[in-house]
Amino acid sequence: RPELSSFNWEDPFLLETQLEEDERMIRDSAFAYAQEKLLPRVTDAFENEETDPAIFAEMGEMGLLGTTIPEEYGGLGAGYVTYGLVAREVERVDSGYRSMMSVQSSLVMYPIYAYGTDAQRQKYLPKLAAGEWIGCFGLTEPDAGSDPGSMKTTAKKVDGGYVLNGSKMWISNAPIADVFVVWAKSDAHGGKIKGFVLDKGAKGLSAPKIEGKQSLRASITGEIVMDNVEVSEDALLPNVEGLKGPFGCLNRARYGIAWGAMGAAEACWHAARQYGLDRKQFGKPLAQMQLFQLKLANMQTEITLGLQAALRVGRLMDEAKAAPEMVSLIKRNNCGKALEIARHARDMHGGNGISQEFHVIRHMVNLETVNTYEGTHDVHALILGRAQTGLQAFF
Ligand code: TGC
Ligand code: FAD
Repeated sequence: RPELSSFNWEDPFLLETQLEEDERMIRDSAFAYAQEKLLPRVTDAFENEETDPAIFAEMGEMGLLGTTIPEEYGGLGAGYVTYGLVAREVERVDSGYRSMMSVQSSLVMYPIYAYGTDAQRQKYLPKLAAGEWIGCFGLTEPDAGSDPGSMKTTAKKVDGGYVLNGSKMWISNAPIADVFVVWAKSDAHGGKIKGFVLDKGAKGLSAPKIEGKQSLRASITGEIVMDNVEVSEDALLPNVEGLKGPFGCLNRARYGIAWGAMGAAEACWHAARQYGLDRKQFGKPLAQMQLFQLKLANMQTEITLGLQAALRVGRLMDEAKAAPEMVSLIKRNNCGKALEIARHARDMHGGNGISQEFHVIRHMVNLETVNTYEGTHDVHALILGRAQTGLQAFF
């Protein structure tokens, strides 16, 4: 059968051959950084619920922050496929580390770049790209999660600027952030949602840590409390209005998550395969059992399809031809499938599967968050349902 080439179990559809040379190079350096610098510290970070702020500077030095932001602002000027490949490598180690990276890149640098003035770009982007400053993105509130349009945070126009009041909940990076991108209803804009960039230390601004998370413990999460925070006019992101502001950022972050979740899933799949080859029961390696192989085949299939889909959407993003619903489709599918794969991998490790040493249970509990944030699995189903029926199921 000369027309058929051999099968690569790790890369069944030869994703590798569909990448450009520069994409592979950046991916390789992200892989090396994640395996050499992040993997050795993740177990302790997760166990102790500690986030090392130095990781931002390390990522900045490696060019992993703001990969799609133009070089003149400190970014890498690379495409969305590259960004996705970086997310996959970082999340292969831990979803929390990918979260830190994607919030900084897609939810903080992107809105400043896309909706900000040149002065705001110059002030913030190079320091954020270097990881010298840490950013966070405040959309969710205690009473406005899946429905961010019902937010209560307000911006009141005063002489020379605005006064912000309200609170944000579940905000990645917030307790250690220098730069806060927050969304508020502005009376000067007919009550429409506008974005503001706040600096750490502003009077009335605080970001208490949320303790006791059982998921994503290596990534710090907090509230943002704004109690009469006065900002000048130049804190306003002038070039966007309404929910499409935050959603424009979320399209990019959700896309990165679709790649990242596959990285976590691959880590679980590879670990389960190796465990099955190493461990014998009933006189045979577990990997020789039919049920075990069925699970491995399912993992391989879902990961192969999920990666191929992410690459397709990435190419379309790079050609400016991607629709938000495409992103919903891959975010929902890849997170749901990754979570299922992690749960199976945990089971396939037997009792060892609950030990931190084997990593799979950490991926499993992390993926519960990844399946929930940036639009829950069900909310993305409703976005896709609306797109094909024209009927809206959220009210
Ligand atoms: P809806 O009426 O659908 O739309 C309102 C306006 O927004 C526009 N729009 C979009 N624009 C760009 N991209 C998208 N994906 C967009 N989706 C909607 C839309 O065109 C409209 O514009 P206009 O000009 O006509 O006003 O809004 P809705 O209120 O009915 O929305 C419903 C729903 C469910 C789709 C939406 O609210 C939703 O997606 N909810 C999920 C919330 C969410 O994803 N939150 C994420 C918080 S951030 C986070 O989790 C970060 S974690 C990061 C980490 O740590 O890695
Ligand atoms: P809810 O909206 O209350 O949903 C609860 C349940 O109801 C879900 O199952 C949901 O699918 C379902 N549901 C909701 N509406 C409907 C409907 N219409 N029909 C059917 N079912 C529905 N937010 C930020 O702004 N910035 C961040 O940096 C950030 N980081 C996060 C980090 C972590 C660790 C976590 C856990 C969350 C983070 N979030 C962040 C918030 C996240 O985006 C929200 O938790 C998420 O959007 C869901 O909102 P909620 O928690 O209020 O759940």
